[in-house]
Amino acid sequence: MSVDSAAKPLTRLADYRPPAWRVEAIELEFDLDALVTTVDARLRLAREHGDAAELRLDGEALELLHLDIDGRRLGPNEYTLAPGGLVIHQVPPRAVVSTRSRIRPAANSALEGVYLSGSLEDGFLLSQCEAEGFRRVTWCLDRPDVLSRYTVTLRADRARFPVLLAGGNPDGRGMLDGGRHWARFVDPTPKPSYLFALAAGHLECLEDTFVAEDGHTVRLAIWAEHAEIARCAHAMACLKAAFAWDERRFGRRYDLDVFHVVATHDFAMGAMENTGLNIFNSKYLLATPDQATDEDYRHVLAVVGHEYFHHWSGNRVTCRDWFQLSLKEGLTVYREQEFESDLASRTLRRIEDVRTLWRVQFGEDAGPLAHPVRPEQYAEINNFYTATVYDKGAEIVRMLATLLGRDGFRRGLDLYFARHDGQAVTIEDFLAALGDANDRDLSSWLAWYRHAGTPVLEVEGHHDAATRRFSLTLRQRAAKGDAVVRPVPVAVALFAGDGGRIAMREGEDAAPCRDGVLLLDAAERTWTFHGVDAPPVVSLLRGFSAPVRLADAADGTALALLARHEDDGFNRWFAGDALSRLLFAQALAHGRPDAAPFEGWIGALRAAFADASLDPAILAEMLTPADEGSLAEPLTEVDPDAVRRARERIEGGLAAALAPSLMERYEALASATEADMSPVAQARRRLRNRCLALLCCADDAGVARASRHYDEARTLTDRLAAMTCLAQAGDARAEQVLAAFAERHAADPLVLDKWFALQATIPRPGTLERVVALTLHPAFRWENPNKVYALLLAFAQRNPSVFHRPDGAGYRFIGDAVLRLDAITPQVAARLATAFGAWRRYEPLRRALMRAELFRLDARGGLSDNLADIVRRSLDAS
Ligand code: B3K
Ligand code: ZN
Repeated sequence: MSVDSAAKPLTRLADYRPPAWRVEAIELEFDLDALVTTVDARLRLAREHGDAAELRLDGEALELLHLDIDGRRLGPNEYTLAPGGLVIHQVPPRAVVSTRSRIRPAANSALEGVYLSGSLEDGFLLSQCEAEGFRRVTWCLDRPDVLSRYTVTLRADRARFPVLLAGGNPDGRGMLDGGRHWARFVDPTPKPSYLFALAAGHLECLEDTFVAEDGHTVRLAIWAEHAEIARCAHAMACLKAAFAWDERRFGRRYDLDVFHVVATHDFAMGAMENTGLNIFNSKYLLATPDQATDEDYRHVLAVVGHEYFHHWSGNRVTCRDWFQLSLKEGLTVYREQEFESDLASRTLRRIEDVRTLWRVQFGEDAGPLAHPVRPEQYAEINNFYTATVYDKGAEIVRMLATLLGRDGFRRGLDLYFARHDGQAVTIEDFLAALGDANDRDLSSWLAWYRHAGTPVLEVEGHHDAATRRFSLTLRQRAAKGDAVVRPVPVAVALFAGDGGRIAMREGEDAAPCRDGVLLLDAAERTWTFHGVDAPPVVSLLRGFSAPVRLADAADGTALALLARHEDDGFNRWFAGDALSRLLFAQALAHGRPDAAPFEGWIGALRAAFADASLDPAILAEMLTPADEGSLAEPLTEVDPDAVRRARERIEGGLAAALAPSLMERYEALASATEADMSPVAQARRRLRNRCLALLCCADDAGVARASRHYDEARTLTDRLAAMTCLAQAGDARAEQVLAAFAERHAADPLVLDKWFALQATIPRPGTLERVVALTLHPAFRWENPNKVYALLLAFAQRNPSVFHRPDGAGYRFIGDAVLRLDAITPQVAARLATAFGAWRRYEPLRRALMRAELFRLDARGGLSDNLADIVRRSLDAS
C-alpha cells in the first residue's frame, strides 16, 4: 500500500445526513457459547427521511444464517452482502427485519464486538461496542444518532455461564432444558448501539445499594472473577461517592434500578460506560493496599466516577455523530476532574492534569497527528480517542465554567440535560444551552473546537510611576499562523516585590475583569489597573485558566518570587516548574544552569520545606521537574541524550543543594509507610518517596537507603518506589529485588504489569535487551493490552533515551512489535505506532531513522485500517 492510498475512505463531518431509517426497538436473543454464539436480532424499523426502499445495515465479521422481513424469509437475490454491510433492496416504510447470525467470540482478538476474556475452559464472555463494535454483534444501523429500545435475552449453559448480564433492568430469568438457563434485560430508555453490552460467565458479585435523595433505590453490583472479588471494596465506595456527588453537585440522578460493573483483564482501554453495565479494565477497578499503588487508588476513584458520569454526559444525552465525541468525553473528563478535586486535592489533580496536557496534548497538537477537538474527517474513529478530544476538550469546558461562574455553568448544564435528554446532539447544541441559560452568545467558542493547534499568549506590562497605573496587554497568536481568534480567559494576580498581593482596581476605560479573570476575546486587549505603586510581578493563567503556551521568556527573579508567595497552589507550582524549565534550557545550551535563577529556585523550595501549611503531595510535585518527554516537547532537533543529561544536571543539583532537608523530611515521614490509604497518608508517602528518589541521585548512601526502604515497605507504593530507585541507579541489588518481587506477585497480572513497566523505563543502555527478553517472560502476552502497554508502550513513551537509541534498534523493535500486534488487536497496534508520530522534531539522524521505520510499516501492506491511518497521517502531514 502506498502512502497516498488510505485503506478506508474518509468520513466527513460536512457529509452528515440524518438517518433515513429509525429503529424503534431492537430485540436480541443470544445463544451464548465461547466458540460459536448465535445471535437473533429483530429490528423494528420506520422510514424517517426520503422514500428509498433500500436499507443498508452495518455488519462485520458476522456469518449471516438467514434474513426475514415481516416474517418472510428473503431469497439471495433480495439482498446483497458487501464488505462491512448488507443491502436489502426493498423494505416497506415500516418493517421488522430479522436476522440470525453466527459470531465466534473466542477467535475475536480485536477486543471489539463479543469476545472471550480468559481461557476457553473458564473465561467469560463480554462485549465492547464503542465506537463501531455493535456491527460485530449483529446487523444494524451502527451510528450514535439511531436510538432504540433494547430487549436482550441471553441463553447459555448454566454450569459454564452461571451469570448472565446485559444493560438495562432485569426482566425475568429461568431454566431451560439440557442444563441451560436464560435471563432477559429491558432498557426502557432508547439508546445508541454503542452503549449495548453483555457479560456472561463465572463471575462473583459485590453488592450494595444507593438511595437517592428522592428515595429511589439503586442496586449496585460489581462483578469480578472469584480470585478478585475481594479487591472491589474501594471501587464500590467510589461508585457510591460518584452517585452522591453527581446528585449534589450537578443534580443528576440515575434512573435504572440496577447499575452493574464488570472487571476484565482483557480490555483495550480503561473502561466503558455502557448503560447499566459498565465494563472495566481491572486496572481501574481492583485495589487493595498490597496489590495497588496510591496512584491506582486515585485512578479507580476517577475512572469509576468518569464512567458513571457518562450516564448523563454521553448516554442520556449522546452524540449525533462521532465528530462530536468531545461533547461527551471533554465534558465527562471535566466532571471527573471536578469529582476528584472536590473529594481529594484540587491543586494536586490540577497539577497532574496540566502536566499531562503539556506532555501529551500539546505534543499531539504540534505534530502530524494534530486534529481539532471536533475533527472534520476521519478514516478510523478509534484513532480519535485522543488527548485532544479528551483533555483539550475538558479544558474548553473548564474555560466555559470559569467564564460563566459556578452557578451559571450549573444553570447551563441543567438546561443542556433537560433540553436534550433522549437526544443525539452536537457541540453547537451544548454551547447554545450554556449560552441560553446565561443570556450570552457563546458561538465564538466554536473556534476552540474547530481549529487544531495550541495558541500562544504574549504578554506586555507597562508601569507608569507618575499615575501609579499598570497596564497589561495580552495578545494571542494562533500556533499555526492562522488568524483565528479564540476567547481566552486569563486569570491574573499582581504581586509586589515583598510577595504581597496588589488589589486589582480597574480603570473605567478598561475591559471588564471579573474575579481576576481577563477575557481576551480579541487578538489583543489592554487592561489598566490603578493604584499600583511599583512595577508588579504578574502571575498569569492562575489555575491554568486556558490551554495556551506563554510566549515570553520567563524572568527568573519574578518566577522565584511567585514560587514562594503565590497563594494559588497551582500557580505556585507553575512558577517553580517554569523556573526549572528555564534552568533546563540553560543546562541544555551551555552545560549548566545559571547560578542566580538556580539559587532562586532552591530558595523557593527551601521556603516550601519550611511552610508547614503546604500539602506534602504538592511539595513532592514542586520537587519533581518535568520529565524528559515534557521538557523536549517545545524543542526542535531533539537529541534525547542531551535532554537526559541536562535534566539530570537540574535534578542532581536540586538533590545536592537540598540533601539535608530531604533527609530530615524522609526520616520525619517514616510513619507514612503504614498501609493507610487515606489521602493524607498517600500525600505523605508521595513526599517521602520523592525525597528517597532525590537522595538516590545525591550519593551512594541514598541507594543503601532505598534498599532498606524496600525491606521495610508495607505498601506496594513504597516497594515500587524503592525498586525503581535501585533499578535506575543500576545497583547490584536491583536484580535480586526484581526477582523476589516477581515471585511474590507471580499470580497477580496487575502487579506484574508494574514490574514490566518499571523495567521498561530504566534509562540505561541495556534496557532494550531487557525488554526484548521480557517479551518472552511467561507472564507477557501479546494478546493482552495491559501487558503490551506496560512493557512496550511504557518503553516507547517513557524511556526516551533508550527508545531513541542512535543505532535505531529501539525503533526497529517497536516497529516489529507494531506489525505483530496489528494481526492481533489493531487498536493496540495503532496506539503503539503513535510513538513515531513526532519524528519531525528530532535531530537529523533520529528523524531519518524514525521516518524509515514508518515507511517500513507502510510498505508492509495489508495493515489494519487503524494502523494504516496512523502511519499515513504520520507521514503525510506537511
Ligand atoms: N467511552 C470509552 C472509550 C471508548 C473507546 C473506543 N475505542 C471510555 C470512556 O471514555 O469513558
Ligand atoms: Zn469517557
